[in-house]
This record gives sequence, C-alpha cells and structure tokens, in this order.
Amino acid sequence: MNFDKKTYENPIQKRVLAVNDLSCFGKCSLTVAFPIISAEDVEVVTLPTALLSTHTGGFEGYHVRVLTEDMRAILAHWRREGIKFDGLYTGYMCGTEQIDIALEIAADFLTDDRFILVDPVMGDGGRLYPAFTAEYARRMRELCAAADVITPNITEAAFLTDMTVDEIEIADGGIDICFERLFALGCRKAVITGVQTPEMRVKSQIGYVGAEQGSDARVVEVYPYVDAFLHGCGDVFASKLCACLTSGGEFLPSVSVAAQFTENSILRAVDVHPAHWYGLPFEAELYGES
Ligand code: PXL
Repeated sequence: MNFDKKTYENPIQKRVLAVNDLSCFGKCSLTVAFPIISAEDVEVVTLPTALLSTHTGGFEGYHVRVLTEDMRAILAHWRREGIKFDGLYTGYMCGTEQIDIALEIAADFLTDDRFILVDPVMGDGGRLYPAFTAEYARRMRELCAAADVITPNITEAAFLTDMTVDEIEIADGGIDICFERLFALGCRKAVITGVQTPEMRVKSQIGYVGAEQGSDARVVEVYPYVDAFLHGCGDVFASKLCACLTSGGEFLPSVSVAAQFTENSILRAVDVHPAHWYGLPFEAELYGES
C-alpha cells in the first residue's frame, strides 16, 4: 500500500460536493446533508455558503456570516490540487455571486460522470424568504438549467415558472404546465414538494410530485398533512434523494424512498420528539431503526 502518493481519486465511492449553509444549531442544510448522504456510503465534501448560529426559521437575533470570499479561496485551492467531484448538490446560497460560484463548480469541478441536484431554496408559503431578491430568483433559473434534478417546493416552483401557487395546484393541468416550464429551463427531472391540490386539501393531505422530461410518468407520494411548524423537511428530502441517486437509484423510485424517509422523520418529530420544531429527528431513520 502506497500512502505517499498524493492522489484525490476515490475509485470506491462517489464523491458529492454539498454547497449549502452551516447552521450550527437547528437541523438543516449541511448538518442534514452530511449525515444523510454519508450514510449511503458516499463521500461528502462540504462548501459552506454561510455560517449561522441557527437557521433563520423561527429564531431571532441569529448570527450570520456570508462566506462568498472563503468559497472562492477554497475553490482556488481545490483547483490547484485538482480535486474533482462526481456530484454537486446545492441548497441555501447567499446572493447571486454564489450562484455564479455554483455554475463555475458545475463547469470546472465535476468528473465526466457528473450529476447535479439543485434544491432552489429561496422561499415558502407563497413568498421568498426575506434574504432573497427577485433577481436571485431569476438567476436561480440559470442554475436549474445546469441541473439534472431540481427539488423546488411549490412556492419555489411558482417563482421559477412565473406561475402562482394556485395556478399550479388548482388550475386544470397546472402541475403539467409547471413541469413543462421547469423542463424548459433545461433540467431533466424535477420533484415539486409540498403540493396540495384541492382534493388533497379536502382530505387534509400533502405530497410530492416527481416527473422526468419527455415522459408522462409521474411519481406522486401523498401523506397526511401535519399541522406543525417543522423546519428542514425540504433539506431532509433533497439530501436523501441526492443520496439515493448518487448511489445509482432510478429517479422515480428514489423520489418515493426520499419521501418516505422524510415522512418517517416528520412522524418521529410529531410522535416521539414533539419539541423538535427546529429540525427533523432523522438520525434514527438513517439505519432503518424503528
Ligand atoms: O431549510 C432551508 C433553510 C436553509 N438554511 C437556512 C434557512 C433555511 C430555511 O429557513 O434559514 C439558513
């Protein structure tokens, strides 16, 4: 065995670069992506977009440091070292410059066997999060164009397609039009999360709808609506989807697996850890414990 030879190749595992914030307390972003993807025997490398004391949902007075310059310095080092990634998974980014950085990674740092999952984190409940601008939402379309898979929630899907949430959920064929427009951006596969059609509302349900470009096949995963203030559900779903796809899963079945994993974590939050509003207790799900 020759440990002297300095090589960064990993012929055994896939290597994914997770570009997301590091919220020290409150489970979301990197603190969710790292364990969930690692548990699938994938090498995870992190590029933090910001350092926060907590995430921004439900906390006040949090500390935040945006790391755009550090990201550039880290990439410059990796470029000199020739470090490459098989996958790129982007989430919460701070400003349009960080979208440029993600596009640069997509162009320069991926192997031929590349895979890109973009979770276009920017809003919920029909609105952009306070830190995000209309310009950011517009530029996010460019990043989605570079992606193989995107995982917008219904609000983000609306911002990406110039539709309203009602036009997607309520209007006849709205979901199909939304998928067409998402695919017109350039990505090949998409999952819209947090969907509530009128029928689902009546039955108090919420779900995930996934589709691939050029196919009428849909995966629809529907669960009972949980009326609780839970954070990080989208991150748990996108991380598990990234884990499944990176380790060779087919798209539509992987959506089902990721949805069920998230649902199990939500139920655990509600039934076992009712104080867990700040993030999902997904840990016990990692190894299939009941
Ligand atoms: O879960 C999305 C997310 C990620 N990162 C930070 C957030 C949020 C949602 O509020 O605040 C810092």
